Amino acid sequence: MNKMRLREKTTATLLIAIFMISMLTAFVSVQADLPPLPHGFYGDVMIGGVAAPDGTLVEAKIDGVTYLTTTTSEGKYGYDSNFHVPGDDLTTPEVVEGGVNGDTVDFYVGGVRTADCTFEGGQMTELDLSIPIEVWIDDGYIHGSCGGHIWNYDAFATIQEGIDGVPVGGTVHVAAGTYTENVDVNKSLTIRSENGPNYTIVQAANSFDHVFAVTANNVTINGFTIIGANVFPNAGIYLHAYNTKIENNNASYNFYGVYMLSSHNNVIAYNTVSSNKRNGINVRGSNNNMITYNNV
Ligand SMILES: [Ca+2]
Ligand SMILES: [Ca+2]
Repeated sequence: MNKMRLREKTTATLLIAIFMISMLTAFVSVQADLPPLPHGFYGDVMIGGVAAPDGTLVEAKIDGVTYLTTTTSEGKYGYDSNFHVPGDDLTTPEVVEGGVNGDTVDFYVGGVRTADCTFEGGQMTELDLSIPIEVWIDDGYIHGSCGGHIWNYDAFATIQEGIDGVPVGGTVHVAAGTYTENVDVNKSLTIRSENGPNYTIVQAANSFDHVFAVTANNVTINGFTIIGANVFPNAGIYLHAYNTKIENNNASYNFYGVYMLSSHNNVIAYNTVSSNKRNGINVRGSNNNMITYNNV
């Protein structure tokens, strides 16, 4: 009798277990068939402490891939457009359509990386975004000691990080020091030393590359000693740009001091360009430039 009951009980338990498992399987398969939920974002956008101008680009990227772009309106993003970072569809492992829970979503304002946030499908997150319009560079800055500025926001130890840290139209202030870099100037901005060329030296990290390579228009470079790009055909300042101002620099001991290629309407003035292996200022295919008061 007891044995019989036990067997019935076991059978019943087994049946219930099978039922539960089949229900769970059905539930899981329904879940898998649903499209993945996105993660929505919205918030304020500030540049240099004031509301970003209308039309400022806001982007969300995961692992460097852009999944979403919008523009600001009245200093905000994500309010009138649905700024939803898509989720990755796990049934298509060969394609990454968006984020998986735990991914880091990086936010960019005007092309400048700002905040990040962990992706979580089905969430709406208020995330305010802020970038500086001016940054301060000192070779002596470290985290926790950067002259009252904010490390990794508006204070950096390299000029390149400063350029990457401001939007178009920004200013990079460079304190006295020695900077070993090859600097790509790929947006319109001002790079200015605080103490002049005698105290602010930018030397090539790689002598097979220009020290400053300017490929954006409306750039100002003022007040640097620029040395060490001494292998053909590299220059202290390479210009492939319009409307730049290159003033008050000492571009010596390079292969070329200044090399202008297809560059127009630039002002090259008050620079010293001596002791270069070839020309102090080499001009190719360039018109309407003001090249004056240089010490060649
Ligand atoms: Ca996928
Ligand atoms: Ca310094």
